[in-house]
Amino acid sequence: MPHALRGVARHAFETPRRRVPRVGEWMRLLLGAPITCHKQLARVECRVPSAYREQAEENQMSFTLILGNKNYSSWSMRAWLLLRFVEAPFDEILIDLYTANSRSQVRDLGGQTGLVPVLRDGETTIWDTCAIIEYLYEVYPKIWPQSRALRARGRSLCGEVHSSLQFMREAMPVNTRARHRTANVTPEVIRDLERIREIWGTCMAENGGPWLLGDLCALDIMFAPVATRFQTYGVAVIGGARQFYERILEHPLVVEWLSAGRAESSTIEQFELPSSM
Ligand SMILES: N[C@@H](CCC(=O)N[C@@H](CS)C(=O)NCC(=O)O)C(=O)O
Repeated sequence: MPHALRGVARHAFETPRRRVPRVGEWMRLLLGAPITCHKQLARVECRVPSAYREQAEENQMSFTLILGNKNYSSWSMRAWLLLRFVEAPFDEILIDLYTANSRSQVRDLGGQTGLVPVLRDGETTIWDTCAIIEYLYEVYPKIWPQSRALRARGRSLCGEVHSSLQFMREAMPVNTRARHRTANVTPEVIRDLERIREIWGTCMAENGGPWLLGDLCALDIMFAPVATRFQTYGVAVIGGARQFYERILEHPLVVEWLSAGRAESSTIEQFELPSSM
């Protein structure tokens, strides 16, 4: 095993796998639109869904998650939480990030960008968090709400985390075990922080909790590392937004991830911002 593979763990769960999507859900997933053609409906119903169903029911999926340092890697945290949330058994391969050959190690394992996380499912490799969410959703429907409108909201907000908020991301690197760190809070960073608080507050008010879209879903997981940033850099948060912030940090899976981060001995200097104390 290459020296980069610092640890491999197997997560297996006694609880039965959640139900796979109903035929109608498969139809929407596969064809992207409500079905009106009965001929087409019959063909798809007989062929594709049963193949997936068999695969899921027989528990043949064999996931491997390639991830980075748990204390520092926000995107790894999301993929890991997602797999644990759906109770999928998986192996972990940990890569020390930001070393001279981290990216080539990830590429050797199938991640075409050299970045983590990378999910491998047998011969299939997925190397982007949003793609991982959607890949898993096809078999684990609890990843998104049942309401199409809420799914659209969740995906829009996940997209925003993925492609925006870059000022906050750069100024406040994830460092889950650190507290009282000082970030360079520019007006752009303040705008990002206000947007995050607005999302949390609005979602909690509109959907009635306990999570952003009602039940726990990919959107809450998307924001979990953001909540750790608020903790590390002492970002103020009040009202409904605070409820979400506290709740997500107290979720048992998040607690487990944070504790694994605390147990790591590696340090990535560029993410160790000065202490304010
Ligand atoms: N768009 C990617 C982003 C992945 C990403 O930026 N991962 C970081 C860790 S949180 C990484 O691999 N950094 C290592 C590097 O830049 O060499 C995703 O959504 O998964």
